[in-house]
Amino acid sequence: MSSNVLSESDKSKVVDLANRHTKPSGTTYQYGTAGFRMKADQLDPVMFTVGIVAALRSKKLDSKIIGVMVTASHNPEEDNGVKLVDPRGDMLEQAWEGYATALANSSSPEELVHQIHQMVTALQIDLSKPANVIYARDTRPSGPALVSALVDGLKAAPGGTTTYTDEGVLTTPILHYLVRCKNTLGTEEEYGVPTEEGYYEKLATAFKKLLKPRGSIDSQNAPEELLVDCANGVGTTATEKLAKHLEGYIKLIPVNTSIDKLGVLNKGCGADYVKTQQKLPPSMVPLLQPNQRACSLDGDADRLMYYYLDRNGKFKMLDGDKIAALVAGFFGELMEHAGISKEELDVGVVQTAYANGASTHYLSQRVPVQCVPTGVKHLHHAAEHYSIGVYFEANGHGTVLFSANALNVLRRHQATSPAQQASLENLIALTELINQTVGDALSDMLLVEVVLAYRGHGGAEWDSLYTDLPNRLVKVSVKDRGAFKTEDAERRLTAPQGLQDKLDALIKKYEGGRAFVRPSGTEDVVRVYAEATHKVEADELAFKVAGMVYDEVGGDPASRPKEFM
Ligand code: 16G
Ligand code: MG
Repeated sequence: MSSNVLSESDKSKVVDLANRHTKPSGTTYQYGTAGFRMKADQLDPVMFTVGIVAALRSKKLDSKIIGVMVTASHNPEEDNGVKLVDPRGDMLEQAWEGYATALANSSSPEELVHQIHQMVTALQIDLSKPANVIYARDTRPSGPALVSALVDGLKAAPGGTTTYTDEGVLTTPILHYLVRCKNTLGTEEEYGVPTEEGYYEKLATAFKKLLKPRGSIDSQNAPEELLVDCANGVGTTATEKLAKHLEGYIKLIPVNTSIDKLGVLNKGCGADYVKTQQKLPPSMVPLLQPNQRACSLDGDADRLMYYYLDRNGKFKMLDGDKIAALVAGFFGELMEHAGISKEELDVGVVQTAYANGASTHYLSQRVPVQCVPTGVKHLHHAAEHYSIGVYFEANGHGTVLFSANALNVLRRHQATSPAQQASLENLIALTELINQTVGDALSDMLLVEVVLAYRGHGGAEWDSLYTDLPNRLVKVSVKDRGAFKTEDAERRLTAPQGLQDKLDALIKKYEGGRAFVRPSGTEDVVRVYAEATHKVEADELAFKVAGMVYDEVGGDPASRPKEFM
């Protein structure tokens, strides 16, 4: 019998277990851009309430499997975080973020029961339904204890039985993959074998269809070996396992693989280090040779940065924008070779305001380009509107999505020559190689290698697609980032009032100037991005804008950073 009411025993179960996970007074939690993320020692009560939300989400969606990923990605090792994965392997539906936040902020076990009751009533959740949840974590030392708190939450979930499975230590994209596989098993949309091994096998099989073994003519442009900086995180094991599956096709050499050593996760390495420092991780310096390329993953392996040394040994970065430019063009080319018109399948690119202006210019001349607010969920949803939707954030998060119609067109298309057939098969193999659930550093890495080999290009040729405009990113610590409101995909401020007009007047003075201000979704800061034709001007513009932001929120003049001239 269906029920939207918590029984007395449901209530006492919640209260009993909640008493082991009490929220410290004065802390406020927020399900932000990528779930809850903060210092690990503050997360215990949040993990508990997330367990309850995961079970309720499953009940609401007819007992479909919901995923929970425990990670703080590229953040320092002492942080941790948690996010929920919906049945198709995508991010939690946005409307539920508020409920997750409300439950996490309940001030007492009784208040928590009340919040659950409100949620169950508002959403008409049938509590009698069973719930199914799977979870995984990254390599952070705080992970196991947080997982126990999560399990208490799953046990506390009201109503019908909650079944949960510990998937162990996995990359974020593998957990997303598992959720989708398990939910589609036995249906027409079956996504893959629902095991970690199934994931490697799927990627490797597709890669081997696209690239012939080393030594054959088609593989002459693939690198002998590719150094993969694993950020001393969970990407290490995944890269090692994937490497075994790809033996004879590409040699992946994991670097920064100390997953058992304390304090080294994301430290001086990883995708975020490369993007923000714009230099090689020190551990790569003795390894990388001129003209050689390599890549870095972040702490949960959903972000990818490529780079190479030019022939003079100078570091050159190939970020998410460059990946989008490389990949979007490739799909257009393959479709043409397969005899599929742009009317049958449209290719579109989704970026954020951080995309380098030169990349937007390059891409806009070739395909439709859309700009959306920061955060994977926004890009992912926008990309779903194209037959082939390429989305990448400059920081290396991204993937390519194929619509159901695109998959049908590819399946049904009749090639009229062996060459067309080969291109068609390549396109189909790409739909298997590319993770359809979320940005995936390992899958993206193999995609990049395929495109480069196909074109016979190395880092330098790839880099020459366009030249990045000089740019600068600055953060300003403020008391209340909530005072900053944006519109037009975060490119313009609507509050504080009048600030955007001042910014416009300033930006106008710079050749090729562009700048925007947005409140961070993950830290208590406001971010400023600026670009201009010349590096010194990009820097100056960024600092002047930062100064305006600082003054606007009444920062203490004595502690005004001196760069904010
Ligand atoms: C999170 C987002 C990332 C975004 C970043 C922005 C996901 C999985 N991750 O890491 O996409 O670029 O936040 O951070 O959505 P910010 O709001 O602090 O600038
Ligand atoms: Mg990440």
